[in-house]
Amino acid sequence: MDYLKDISESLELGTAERVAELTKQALDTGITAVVVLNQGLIAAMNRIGEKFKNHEIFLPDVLLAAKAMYAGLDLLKPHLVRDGIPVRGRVVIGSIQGDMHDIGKNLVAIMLKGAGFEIFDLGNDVAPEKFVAAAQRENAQVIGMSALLTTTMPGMKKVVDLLKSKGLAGRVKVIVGGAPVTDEFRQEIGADAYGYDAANAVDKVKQLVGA
Ligand code: B1M
Repeated sequence: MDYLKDISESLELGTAERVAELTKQALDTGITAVVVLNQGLIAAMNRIGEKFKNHEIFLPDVLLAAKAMYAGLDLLKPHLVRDGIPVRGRVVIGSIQGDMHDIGKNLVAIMLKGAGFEIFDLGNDVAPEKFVAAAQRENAQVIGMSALLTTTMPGMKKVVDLLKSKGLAGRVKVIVGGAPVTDEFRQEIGADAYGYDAANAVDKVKQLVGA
């Protein structure tokens, strides 16, 4: 049985229960959570994105796929997060204002938690002022922002500018990511780091806090 292929196909069909069942079975047979995530769930979600762009499927199909993604992700979570490791730093994270996409952001949060960071997850559609206020309140060293829409990306610059105007730039570091975000964009807005995927985000955050 090809679990990864079956997980991908079930996710594309939006059958959450089947994705959960197959994810459980795949883990039981010894396939690692990272492989299930990358080769099963994320691979399928990328295809969903392509099909949506080409008008082969529509928004309700994407929503079902997202639900199915979470059904698998929930089961992978305990395998990606380890308890009892010393706290390396404090990170405020969220999807930027206007952006409802949160799967990638949640993945980054899970992986950061797994690497020992304390996470303050503000959810999605987070206003720039909220990011900055939360970083101050929680005494966070890092703000992590995710954007999936080209139209919401400019909100990230507002956070960087707000930190500067409050004299917090440098003390609170900023990492950005999400499908349309690039390292060039990161440079343009003056953020400190760009993560191209969740594992890379963990490496970059470790560098930012010197952990
Ligand atoms: Co939307 N959507 N969507 N969508 N959606 C995209 C982003 C799109 C590219 C699809 C397409 O046309 N091909 C397109 C954007 C086009 C653009 O801006 N250029 C799009 C659109 C247009 C829209 C709507 C406007 C559609 C509409 O209403 N007509 C609407 C907008 C809603 C809003 O936000 N205001 C919309 C809605 C939705 C759903 C609600 C149905 C659903 C989201 C459900 C949810 O998140 N709870 C959805 C989905 C699922 C997608 C696609 C298909 C998949 C996104 C995803 O979860 N990928 C997406 C197509 C695509 O991206 N190819 C698409 C899996 C996830 C693991 O990857 O989030 O990229 P990703 O995260 C990665 C990396 O980017 C990185 O690490 C993660 C793991 O590798 N990363 C970071 C992410 N954040 C990071 C932060 C970091 C570091 C790394 O540091 C802090």
